[in-house]
Amino acid sequence: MSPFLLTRTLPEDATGAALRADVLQGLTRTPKTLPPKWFYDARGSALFEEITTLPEYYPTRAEREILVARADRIAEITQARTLIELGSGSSEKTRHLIDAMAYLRTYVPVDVSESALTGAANTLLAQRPSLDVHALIADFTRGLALPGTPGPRLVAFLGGTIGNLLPAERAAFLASVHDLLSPGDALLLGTDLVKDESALVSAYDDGTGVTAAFNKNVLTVINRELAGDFDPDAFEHVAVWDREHEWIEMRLRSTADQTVKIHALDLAVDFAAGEEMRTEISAKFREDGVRAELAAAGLELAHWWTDERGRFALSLSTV
Ligand code: AVJ
Repeated sequence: MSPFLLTRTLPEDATGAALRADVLQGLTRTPKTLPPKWFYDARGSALFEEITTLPEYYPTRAEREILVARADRIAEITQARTLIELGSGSSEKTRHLIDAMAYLRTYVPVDVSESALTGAANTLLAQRPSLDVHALIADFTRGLALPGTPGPRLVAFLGGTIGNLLPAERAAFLASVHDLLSPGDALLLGTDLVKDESALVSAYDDGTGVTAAFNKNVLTVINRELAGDFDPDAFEHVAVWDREHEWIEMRLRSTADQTVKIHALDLAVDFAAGEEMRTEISAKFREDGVRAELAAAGLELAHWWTDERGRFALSLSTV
């Protein structure tokens, strides 16, 4: 009998409906925007994996360093029997944590990508066949319904992905995480930290153009899913540091006056030469800010760990 269960809390067409709504809304407002979650089809997920190996892109290595150093401590503090990982993706770094968690019985990876979930679950079960894996295909930014699993529970949200949410979205998200937790449960949160502008910009505008290809991939997704006719070569990758908001902003800049048709939406969108469309924010944090955002959601920051070079932080919070 297989201990692997896959539950879809998103209706089959929810993804399509959400993409249509996001594209219609984002391309008809000024300035134009597209939400970053649409980067991650199979090609976009592969490009992101490639980004994590680039010399310029430090967050993955920095977070892994912290997890390797602190996994035993996290396991000891939380004594968790259930690990819920939001936006689990390939779950590669999480392995360090899982391996250290002696009481762990159930792993609940939550992701919008079914292929990422089954791939990760298979690798994991090969190594730890006694683990119950209950994968959830779900969009965790739209509320969370979790299976009844044994406590204490540890909710992990790694990679600095919380930085891809706008401040109001972060507040709503942290509040929904708070609602999931009972006394004795904990949240493990990965946050990239404010640092030197040039290091930040290089991490999002690498020398080999992988991040540029990743950014433009959202246009390919729209072309395929919504019968669009974007020419990715008619856009340039832009990464800028917004020092007021303390976030990196990725944009796509139209290199010419052009009209793009999205046939599935009956939409024609004009771009002026030089016009920039925001495709992602990646907020960078400071300890005080993280503590305050957690507190506003009813969570108390109990531990704060950074890598040796202070580039990235993992925090552990309780209700
Ligand atoms: C998905 C949050 C880990 O914001 O750093 C990488 C996505 N975007 N390069 C980030 C991303 C451009 C990434 N995370």
